[in-house]
Amino acid sequence: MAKVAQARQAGSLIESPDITPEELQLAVRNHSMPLEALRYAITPVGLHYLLIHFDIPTVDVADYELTVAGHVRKPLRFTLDQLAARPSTTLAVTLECAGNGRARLSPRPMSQPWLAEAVGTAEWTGTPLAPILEEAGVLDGAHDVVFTGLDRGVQGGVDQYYERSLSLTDAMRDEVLLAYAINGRPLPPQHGFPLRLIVPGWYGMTHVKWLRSITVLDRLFAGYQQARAYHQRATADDSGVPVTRMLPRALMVPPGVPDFMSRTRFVEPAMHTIEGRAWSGRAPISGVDFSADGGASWTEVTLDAPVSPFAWNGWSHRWGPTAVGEYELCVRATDAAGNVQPMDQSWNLEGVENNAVQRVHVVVGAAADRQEPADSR
Ligand SMILES: Nc1nc2c(c(=O)[nH]1)N[C@H]1C(S)=C(S)[C@@H](COP(=O)(O)O)O[C@H]1N2
Ligand SMILES: [Mo]
Repeated sequence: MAKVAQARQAGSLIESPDITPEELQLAVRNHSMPLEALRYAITPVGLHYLLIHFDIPTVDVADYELTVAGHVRKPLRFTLDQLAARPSTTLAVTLECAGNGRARLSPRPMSQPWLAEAVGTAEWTGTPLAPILEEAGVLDGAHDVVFTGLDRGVQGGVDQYYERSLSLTDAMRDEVLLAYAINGRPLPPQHGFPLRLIVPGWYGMTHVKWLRSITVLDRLFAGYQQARAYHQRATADDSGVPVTRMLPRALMVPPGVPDFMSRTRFVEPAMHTIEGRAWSGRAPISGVDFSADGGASWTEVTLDAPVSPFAWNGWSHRWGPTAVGEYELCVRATDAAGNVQPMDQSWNLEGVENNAVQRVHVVVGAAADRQEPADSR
């Protein structure tokens, strides 16, 4: 507990339920996906969540080059046109930030204060990475493959370019892409123009945006975002467990209509179709359960086929509250590897991998005196 107290003093944990000005700065730069956008199988680009650690770099395509170097026989360089001329694959992939759910922790780790909706699913088009590594001729003894972005900043007192690595085995997987398009359009600046890495199934931090170089190392990569950040750990001394693939999570579109400020939902006493999405990067989703009583009792919902092997499943459930009153709606996903969402958050120092069940408070009955739309006839 001494370390937690220390971190609290250093300002990396906060007890107060109030969002600080620093968190607000991050929250207005980086937005989540409005829950009603769960209605789209493929998230419209502007509704997909965003997480940018430093500044969005501006890139002139005329000067842009991707380099592949390090522990390889033949270092390579590619312009964007050369990458676009290679074989291409389009894959629907669900991305979720590893810090999703962080804002509900207490004490709260100081970082982007996500609620539950730091997620989105896009159709990414790009060229597979494995053939490029094969062409470069990875030498014996290769260990990690490092992906470096063009964006630079300071985090944890370290001046750095954003970079993350994968083991050679993970980097060589068929589904790993160097993507230059999202939903059929060139990447917009905020999603990594002109090129980003896509590693289906993994939490967001893996998918390096504004990719400038790929470096094969004959040793373990020890960069900040790999070795220090993105670990499930209780104290700063704990070496922790690295964050890798997404744990299961289900989210629902909150039913009814919201109160502007509190977001409390007002629902008519009638039959409603509750709908949403569920995903896991560990194994296919095997079931989703719905509760209207805060998790005291559960019913299995109707699950649709996944949008792709690497994207969420739609689901729906008919719910007909007859009694006027307050309800807490919950939804819980289970995957085929037996991972199930917990009811409560598991606290850790960075607030990562929080996949506790979503709770939506609804009031069944009249919201307030209704003002009908003006008659325009
Ligand atoms: N170069 C670079 N890549 C990055 C980041 C970054 O700040 N810089 N943020 C990462 C994190 S933490 C997440 S969650 C995803 C978010 O991707 P999106 O903004 O396209 O949704 O990008 C990842 N790739
Ligand atoms: Mo993230």
